[in-house]
Amino acid sequence: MRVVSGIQPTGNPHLGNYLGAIKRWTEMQHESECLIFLADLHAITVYNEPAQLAATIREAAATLIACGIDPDKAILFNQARIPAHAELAWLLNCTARVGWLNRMTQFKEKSGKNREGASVGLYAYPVLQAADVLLYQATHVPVGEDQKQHLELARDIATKFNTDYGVDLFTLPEPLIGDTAARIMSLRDGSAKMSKSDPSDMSRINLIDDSDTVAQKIRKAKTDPEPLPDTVDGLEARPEARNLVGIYAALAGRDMKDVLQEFAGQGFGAFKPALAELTVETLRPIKARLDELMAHPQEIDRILEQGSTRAASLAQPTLDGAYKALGLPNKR
Ligand code: AQP
Repeated sequence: MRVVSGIQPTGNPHLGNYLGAIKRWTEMQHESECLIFLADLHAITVYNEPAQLAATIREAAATLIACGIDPDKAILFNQARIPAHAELAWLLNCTARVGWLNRMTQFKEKSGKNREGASVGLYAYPVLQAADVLLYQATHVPVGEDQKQHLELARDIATKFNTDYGVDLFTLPEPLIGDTAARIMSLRDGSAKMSKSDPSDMSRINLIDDSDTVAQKIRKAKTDPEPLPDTVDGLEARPEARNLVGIYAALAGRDMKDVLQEFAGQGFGAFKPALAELTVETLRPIKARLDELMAHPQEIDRILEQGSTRAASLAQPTLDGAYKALGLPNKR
């Protein structure tokens, strides 16, 4: 089993990234061959200030290591160091159909009303994503509900390429669908997901936040005046309450039902301090390791360089195979 997954270094990874993705990667690295990458070529589909992007690439790498990604087990790298991602994406752009991309709902959401003003890169982003996984012959890709459509597209592109050119080059990746309870919402709005690009820093808990900031963000999180119910159904029309209980459950490794049994009848005056304590205790060792790593930026660069060398050698045979299948001369 070979797993490929990535995170956009567009800001500091947050608790949603940790509970929804990073924590799972740290577990999977012991069972499968994992390639974890910083999706910096995806990050530039919208404008990012270059100096800030360079800094967040390093910081995101340090965060992944601080969370427990072991660079001796998983291959940790950034896309931009491996030209094969962009090269294969171009080749696959010529296989993907405009009609397929027109159906991608995420482009419609991300471009919003300004579709004509969106970058071509944002439109073609799912093809680069297909290249990211097909390049490594990934057998499995962890995806949330929102990414299922993109993985389907990667499978369609792989099938069409293999069929059109009569080759058996690309492995069709299977989705690894995560626990939907691990979708963490904004602390300010229970209907929006916790996101790096939310303009309000109070909406998310960044993994680099210090303990006081974490506690303050939880204290100020939007809630309602009702006490907690004794069943999960009782949270149905209370998205903010549901989110905080979900975060507690995910951090404690318990189910929501179990958490509600402990806190039923209590208000947020009691629940929030308990949640703050659990969050601070979970993040404390991550933050300490992160601070230590950030004091040695050259070590982070060395890890990314080493990961990129390993990833590039896995990518090359697939890229060579694609050039050959297409009848293109390949200087390598
Ligand atoms: N709120 C979330 N809850 C659970 N999982 C989440 N992920 C992101 N937000 C949540 C998961 O983290 C992984 C990496 O995500 P990403 O950085 O590639 O892109 P994203 O999903 O677009 O994350 P953000 O934080 O919302 O970034 P921006 O604001 O830049 O778009 C993915 O597995 C994702 O599902």
